[in-house]
Parts: sequence; structure tokens; C-alpha cells
Amino acid sequence: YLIFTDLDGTLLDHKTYDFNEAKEILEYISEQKIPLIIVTSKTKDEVIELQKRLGISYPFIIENGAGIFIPKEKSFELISLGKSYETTITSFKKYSKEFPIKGFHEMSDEEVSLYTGLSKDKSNKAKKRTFSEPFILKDEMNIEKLKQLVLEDGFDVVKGGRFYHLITFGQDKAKAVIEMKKYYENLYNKSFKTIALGDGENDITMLKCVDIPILIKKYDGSFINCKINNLIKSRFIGPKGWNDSLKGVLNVK
Ligand code: 2M8
Ligand code: MG
Ligand code: MG
Repeated sequence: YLIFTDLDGTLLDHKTYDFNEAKEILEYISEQKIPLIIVTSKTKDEVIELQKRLGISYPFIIENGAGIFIPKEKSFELISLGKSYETTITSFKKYSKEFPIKGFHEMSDEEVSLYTGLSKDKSNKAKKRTFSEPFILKDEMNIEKLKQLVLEDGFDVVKGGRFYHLITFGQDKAKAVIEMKKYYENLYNKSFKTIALGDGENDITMLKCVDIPILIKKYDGSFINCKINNLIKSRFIGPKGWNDSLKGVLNVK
């Protein structure tokens, strides 16, 4: 197996960013040496810190599929699927003249911390972007119009748990997951069964492209709207649902 997982609201609790309730299966997959591949809206620095806390060092996918990092001896190999942060911000500034949006680059660490509940240090890591820009939209009515406008420059807007994200058009979690699967299959010269877990709209493409898709119940007890064949819906919210669903799929007693 290869396990692909979203973080916020999935492996990490929406509010506390904690993975305690998933410890049992985290331990199991570490014993079984099943690769756990993080696929997130978060940045490189945020994921590196989390991998340390989890005690793993697998390849990972950042900023909604914009970049794949593969650990090498002392550094990482980066496969870029998205436009650079500089390019993204240049366009963002143009859109902010017409739409009531505010991006991370205009927020202090304190402000990001207020919105997310992350510490100032962690908010700083969240602000160090390589590709995409999370932002707030003061009037949600405008979202379809904004999407049309950004498309002209080759961008797209996706929704995360708290923010919208300005990303490169065509870049998504699924593309990066498919690349990663190929990478593993070439490396080990065998085929892998894939599992993915996610709770958000930006996880749908990833859930669609794996063998075993698991939709995690959101922090408010609801599920996002999505129709996927053989979709498994978790019984519990966030990391507890993550643990429980994988326990079933991996047949852990
Ligand atoms: C942002 O991502 C989440 C993903 O669902 C969101 O949109 O709410 C990103 O800025 C990420 O870097 C950050 O760690 C996270 C914190 O809640 O928010
Ligand atoms: Mg999520
Ligand atoms: Mg996410």
C-alpha cells in the first residue's frame, strides 16, 4: 500500500492540529513500513516540522499539489507542478484591486495566528510559500467571478478548511499523487495499491484517483458533497476517523 493523506481536519485535528487520536494506526503503519505520504495545502517548512513530530521522512506533496519533495541524503529533490510564488503574488495584487481579498503576504505572523490558531512561529512557517497564496474573501458571492478572472492568467481558486487558495490552473492533489505512485512503482519495480484520506473540497481529485478513497468527517460533523464510486465515509471526525477507517481498511485487530 501507499497511503496519501491530507493534514488539517484529516490526520490533524481542525482546531488543535494534534494527531494523538491517530497514534494506534500511525504506529502500525510505521511498523509495517507502509509509506505515509502527506498531501497538503501547507508549506515545505510546515511539513518538515510535522514529519519530525511524526518521526517519518517520506516524500511529500505541498501547497495543494504544486510541489513534490523527495528526500535525498542532505537535501530534497523538488518537482514543481505550479507557478512560482512571485508570479502568483504579482497576479494576486492585480485581482485584489477588483475583489475584496486579503492574502497571507499582506498579513503579519500575528494575524495568520489569529485566523488559524497556530503559534506565531508556526504561522511564520505557513507564510513561507513556494507557489500558492491562501487568502480570505470578504464577500463569498464573488467567488465564481474571481475564478473566471484568475483563469485568464492560468490560475485557479480552491477552498481549504479556513482559506481560499490561489493556485496554478491544472495543478491539483491528484496529479501529484499519480506522479508519486509512478515514482514508487519505478523505485520498487512493483505495483502499489493506493489509499487516500481527506476532508475538504481540495481533496476530491485525490480521492477520485486512488483505489481506496476515504472521506473524513469534518470538524462540524458534516461531510463535503462528493460522489465517488466505492467511497468510504469515516464514522468519526478528523484524526479519530482517520484511525478508525484505516483500521478497517488495513484489517488491524
Ligand atoms: C492553510 O491551509 C488550510 C488547509 O485546509 C486552509 O485553507 O484552511 C494554509 O495556509 C496552511 O499553510 C496553514 O497551515 C493552514 C492552517 O490552518 O491554513
Ligand atoms: Mg483538510
Ligand atoms: Mg488540506
